[in-house]
Amino acid sequence: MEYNRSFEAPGDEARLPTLTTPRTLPQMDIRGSVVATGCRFAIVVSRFNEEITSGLLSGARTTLLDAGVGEDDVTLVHVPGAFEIPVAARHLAETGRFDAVICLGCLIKGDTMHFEYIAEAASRGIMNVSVTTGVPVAFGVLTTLTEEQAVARSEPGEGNKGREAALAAIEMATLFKKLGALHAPHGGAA
Ligand code: INI
Repeated sequence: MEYNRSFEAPGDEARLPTLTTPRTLPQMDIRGSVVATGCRFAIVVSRFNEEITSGLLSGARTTLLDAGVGEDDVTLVHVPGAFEIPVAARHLAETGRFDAVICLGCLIKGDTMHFEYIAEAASRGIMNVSVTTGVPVAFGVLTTLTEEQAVARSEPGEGNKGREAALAAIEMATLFKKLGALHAPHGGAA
């Protein structure tokens, strides 16, 4: 192509800038932390498939406490089913009291379209809460084909999806605290 050929012309290399001087562009590498002491979290957990969601809740709570979050800094809200999670999450996010909201639920595919509709509503609804309020919202809602899959993801251990959602919430909450500090003069040091 025309553009490439112009660079391949003899003598063009000499006109390219030589990058022998190290670049001193300001760099920012901002990450969340695994320690969330002082952060406040809300957990919304649905009662439907409670034998599974209680496992998710246990994984999420333990993970928050292990990350240094105070017991008093965790607010727990129960809703009937996954369909009700987004509106409760929105209410909590809009209070401005929480650094992140963790949503926990369990949908197990049945023989009808019910699963699809609720899964779609819950996942979209939860994402919308996050992007419209600006508060990190973690998605810990299982959507499995079988009960065995749900059990495997709610048992204690690294595969627990409540734990995974809590880890994401911790990372995002601590990340947003750092990003918030960027608004203040000199990164909040003034
Ligand atoms: N809610 C769930 O959280 N998981 C399910 O698997 C489920 N199924 O299969 O029906 C479910 N239904 C209830 C739904 O979330 C609402 O609570 C209900 O429709 C009332 O609004």
